[in-house]
Amino acid sequence: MLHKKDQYNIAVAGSTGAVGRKILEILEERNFPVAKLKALASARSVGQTLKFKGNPVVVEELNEGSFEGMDIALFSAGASVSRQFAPFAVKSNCIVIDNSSAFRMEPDIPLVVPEVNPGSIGQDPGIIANPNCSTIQMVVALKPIHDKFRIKRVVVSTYQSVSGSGQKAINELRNQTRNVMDGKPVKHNVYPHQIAFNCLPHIDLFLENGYTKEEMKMVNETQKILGDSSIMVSPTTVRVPVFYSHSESVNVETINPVNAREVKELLSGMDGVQVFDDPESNEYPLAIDCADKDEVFIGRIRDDISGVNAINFWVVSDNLRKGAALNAVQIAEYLVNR
Ligand code: 3JN
Repeated sequence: MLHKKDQYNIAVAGSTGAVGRKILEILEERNFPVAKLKALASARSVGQTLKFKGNPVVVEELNEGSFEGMDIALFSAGASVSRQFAPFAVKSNCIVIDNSSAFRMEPDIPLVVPEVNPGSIGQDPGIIANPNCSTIQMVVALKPIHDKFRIKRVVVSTYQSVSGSGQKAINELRNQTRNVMDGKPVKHNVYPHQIAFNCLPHIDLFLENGYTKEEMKMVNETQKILGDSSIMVSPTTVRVPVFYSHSESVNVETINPVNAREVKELLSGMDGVQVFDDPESNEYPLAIDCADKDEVFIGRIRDDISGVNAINFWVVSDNLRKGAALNAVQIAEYLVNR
């Protein structure tokens, strides 16, 4: 249970990673009421110095005792670290907001996008799960469509930036691009193939059913967040040579008659959404324009001409912000403001 205070003690586990650093930046930028900020990471990063509100914060080792006296812990250090340490935070009466897939599909753990399903957070949450980045930006767009037209089926293809795989992948794209241009040999470590000037229809591990784990996250998490397991989702997730922001092409078939004009109007009124859709002036959301922005941007909203009751759109958002750090901080804001 979070007791009302003027300021809260916040721990960030995985503070030196791409998302962890973004969490510090966003807590500062949004003036989150922080009393003490504890930056936690694995032994490897201990002693590094991060900055928060102009002051140095020395990274401490994440251990079982890290959460004593902390109110909220934001975890972004991978699923196995979350599984190992989140229970200690809960034992210390510290609410966990977890960015990994460790707890997302646990029936008793809320999986939350604040614009979509804040009500799923009970009065006394222990762990709250942050969805996968590709799911977050899609469900923000789907929510008002489902409420009004009832979604039957979603077919989605993603165009995911390399920052979704962390700083090493950002460096890999940069180095490969340079080497291709200079006619030098291209090495790959993060991905199974060259990512520069290429598209890889492969994100996370392949499963028995031929889909990847990333794709199945989009299926299962969408149903859980929208609270409707009848919604069918068919995803293809693709890594593209873009640094920041994920883009998605989405086809939504509904039970009630749907049309692009009404959907455009609905989406324009949705919190956290910006409709950017004027094909005549070449206006549609672009990854490079959406990087470092908070909103989910939607364009190319149009009727499906193939004879089904459906619409198409294009949705883009910064995967490190709304797709991860910002969504987590918004959950923390909901906790302290409700
Ligand atoms: O690849 C992306 O663009 C997003 C990556 C997410 C990710 C990467 C490794 C492990 C996750 C996630 O958030 O689902 C996980 C995980 O927690 O399983």
